[in-house]
Amino acid sequence: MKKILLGSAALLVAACASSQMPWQKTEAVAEAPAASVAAPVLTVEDAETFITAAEAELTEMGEYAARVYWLQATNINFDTNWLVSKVGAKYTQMAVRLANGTKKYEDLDLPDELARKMSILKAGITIPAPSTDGVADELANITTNLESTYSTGTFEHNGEKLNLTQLSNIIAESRDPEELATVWAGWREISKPMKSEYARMVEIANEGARELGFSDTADMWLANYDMPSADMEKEVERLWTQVEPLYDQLHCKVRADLNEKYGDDVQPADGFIRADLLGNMWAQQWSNIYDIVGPETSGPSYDVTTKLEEKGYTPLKMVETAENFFTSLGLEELPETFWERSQITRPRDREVVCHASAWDLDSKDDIRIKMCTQVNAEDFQTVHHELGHNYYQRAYKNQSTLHQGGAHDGFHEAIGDFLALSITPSYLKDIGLIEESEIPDASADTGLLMNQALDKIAFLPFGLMVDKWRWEVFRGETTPEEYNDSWVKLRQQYQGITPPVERASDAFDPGAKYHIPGNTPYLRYFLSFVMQFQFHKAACEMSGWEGPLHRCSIYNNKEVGEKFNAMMEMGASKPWPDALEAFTGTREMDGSAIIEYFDPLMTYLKEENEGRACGWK
Ligand code: X8Z
Ligand code: ZN
Repeated sequence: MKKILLGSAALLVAACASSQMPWQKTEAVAEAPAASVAAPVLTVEDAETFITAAEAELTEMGEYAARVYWLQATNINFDTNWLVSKVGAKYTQMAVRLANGTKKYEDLDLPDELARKMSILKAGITIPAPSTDGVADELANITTNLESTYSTGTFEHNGEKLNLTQLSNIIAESRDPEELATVWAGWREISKPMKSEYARMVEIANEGARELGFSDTADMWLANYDMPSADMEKEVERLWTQVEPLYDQLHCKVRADLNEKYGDDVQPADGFIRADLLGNMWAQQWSNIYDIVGPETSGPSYDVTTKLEEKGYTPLKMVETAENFFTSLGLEELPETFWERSQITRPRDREVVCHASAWDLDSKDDIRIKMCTQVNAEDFQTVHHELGHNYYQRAYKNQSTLHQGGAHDGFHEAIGDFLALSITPSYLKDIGLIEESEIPDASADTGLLMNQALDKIAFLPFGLMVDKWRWEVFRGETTPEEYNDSWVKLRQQYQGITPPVERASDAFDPGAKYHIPGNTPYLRYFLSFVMQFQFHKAACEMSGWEGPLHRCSIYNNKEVGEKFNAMMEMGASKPWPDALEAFTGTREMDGSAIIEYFDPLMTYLKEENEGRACGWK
């Protein structure tokens, strides 16, 4: 999801009618009431006035900035980078001024909704700058440069200059360990030049966070979950402890099968798994190697990529199919402008940010996705993911500006994925992608679950380690000299994987993953991968489903749709446990739904792994 400041999507007030830029306003906006000689005693009304003015400012500037960002993300060049740096700096200055403005009201006993807006305003800036002159400009230049370096990165392989999409396809499809290692390391060349800029950005962000009263940027990121930062960190640990045994079994089985396929020299039977053998550039989701690690006898008779190709699906048809899932739940169709303005495939004549995202340009109806969609199972999942963001944005558009956001960022990431958990064989039959006769019977469940686990379970430690790395960096526990070693170590510790080749001392592997140069916090995905199963289980129960969770589809279920939309409409207006309770009846994030979903697979994995020495520590 593209969001410049949490809780402040861009609302359209009016088109930019004057030649004045929104931030060059002459009247004082969102300032405290005029100071008198003695410090004025501030009231709840003053706080309300401040927030109303702040929301108006965020709305106006937000839309302006969002449109500039969209132009750059769909056409990266010198000028659009220049514009994005300018608007980014101004936006950060404004957001920091408003965040600092909340301090005056800290001692007031504010009504809940107002207090919530204050804290969203204060903690919602992803990379803050201090108010020192010139620093916001420096920061904006760095962040623009990092993201465009990533998005335009290429590596020459077999005499051809390849972009990330092409390199990723090789990692997904090649079974030649030498080629895999070359491409894996080749992509990581693009991030070496980012390292020093990244280090400077960390310094700036921490100065900004401290000015706002946080101990560092990690503290600030963790302050967005309706509880003290330290408690949230413990919550994350608790969730990880719940799901870790699932990952350990999956790792053990996959390592054994890779060992069998490639032999001891390429993949030893014990220790870490070689990161380039797992079918994904970052080894974050492994379903591309289902052909190697899936059960031989039990599995569906179809492959979604093949089916999409056979049935002549285009990227556009994939998005229409995803929209149809949402409308089957009783939600409205996407607006015409979505189809006119979205970028669904990679343009051939210009550089773009290909990493998929969903945008809300005006906080009304100008919602869009930006993808470089390919016709395959992975992107079929991603189009549902992105539309989830758009449907959430539209559901909460009538909330006030600072409440236009997810209940927390994990909710935002979970919406589309939750729906996509209903892409079952019988759903695929309903939409005509497979025939009735191709619906596999229960004997195929192990295969179906294995395929799902390769994406959903494999992801969990990755979802966790990315921000573990950043928290340590922001806290100064990892210095720039240690950036890469610490990344490699966390990958080993949590994922049990290791680079295929030795890392050079100037390597900056974290920079080769979009969300690091793109400054998108990552904890959200870990939370989402746990919570989407909670949503799925609650929805299936609501629909009266009594079979195994992985066979349940809520397609066409209007009752579930209505309840789900009610949660989405709440946006960020209430603490997230209220939103969770509204849909699932529980106020806690909980891994037991994902454990229940994969329970039959766990039994199978344990049998398969019998006699093996699992683990890598
Ligand atoms: O970045 C994304 C989405 C956009 S919010 C495509 N995801 C994470 C990733 O690709 O690393 C979705 C799953 C995890
Ligand atoms: Zn997302």
